[in-house]
Amino acid sequence: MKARRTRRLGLGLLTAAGATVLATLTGGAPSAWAGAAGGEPSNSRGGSGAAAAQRVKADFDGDGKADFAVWRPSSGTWFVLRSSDGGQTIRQYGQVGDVAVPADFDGDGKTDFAVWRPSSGTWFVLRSSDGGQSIQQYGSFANDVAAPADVDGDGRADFVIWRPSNGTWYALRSSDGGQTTQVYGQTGDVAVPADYDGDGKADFAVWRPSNGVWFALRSSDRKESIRQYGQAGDVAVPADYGGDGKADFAVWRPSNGTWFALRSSDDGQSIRQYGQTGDVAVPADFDGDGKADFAVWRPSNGTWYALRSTDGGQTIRQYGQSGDIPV
Ligand SMILES: [Ca+2]
Ligand SMILES: [Ca+2]
Ligand SMILES: [Ca+2]
Ligand SMILES: [Ca+2]
Repeated sequence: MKARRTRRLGLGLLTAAGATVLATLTGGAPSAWAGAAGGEPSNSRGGSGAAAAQRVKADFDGDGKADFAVWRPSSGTWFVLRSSDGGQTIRQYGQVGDVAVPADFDGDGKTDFAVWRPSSGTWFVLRSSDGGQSIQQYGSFANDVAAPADVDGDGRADFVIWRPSNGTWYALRSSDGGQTTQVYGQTGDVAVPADYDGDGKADFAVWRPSNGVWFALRSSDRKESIRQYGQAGDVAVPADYGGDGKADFAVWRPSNGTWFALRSSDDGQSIRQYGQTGDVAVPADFDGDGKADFAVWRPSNGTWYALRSTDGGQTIRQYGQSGDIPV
């Protein structure tokens, strides 16, 4: 006997914006980009996606260099080691059960403390520009993935939700408050929005762990970039390693700590062993030369290890503790 199920895609996604948007949402979502069918559900990384709004990821003090920073889920506390002056910024924002989604939501060049609350699908942003809060309900299904990214290219991160259950992206544009929905990807994929074509707008993109294939829907021409790169067990770590303004397809292999980056600049590869099993890959531009640096955070000792792209040297610093989330 078959259970009959009615699927109401998008219901409950928006409470703040009201019925008009909800109608658009349920009726919209063109399937032109539905991509490959089938596939099996597997692990989708629970963390946040890449933010493309900002030139430098995790730059809380806005000096153009990523800062070592962690979010402590047990107390909802942020700890930032500022690259500008070596001082700390410590701030409680968020609570147990939240997901850390830091990004530059207000467009002042500084990463804002932000969390997404899965229980209600609510975003909480502490704006660095004026210290005020932006609170917005957006997304709410179990297993929704909050992945802030600047899809409209106005320099401010947008609230973006990827829903693995129907392979649909929902973005609330900061530029005009409107919504962009896009079917792209399937259950089991990992959300990896980033600016792969370098037009200043984040592209909807997924990485498929089962076969290591990248799918990116370019914002510039609405065409796809599809490329096999990586394998099952890898962690997708897209970032601009080559410094050409375009995010590169890249993976980190936990089994042996090896980085593989496919440079968009010349289609060459950067392969480097850095880190070990148990580490968390946290690539970012720590030295501020416009190229993402290979970096890991080691939960066992709360230590950051970054391989500087400028001179090939290492920056090693203990910051954070076991149980923290490096951001
Ligand atoms: Ca910084
Ligand atoms: Ca935006
Ligand atoms: Ca783009
Ligand atoms: Ca760098």
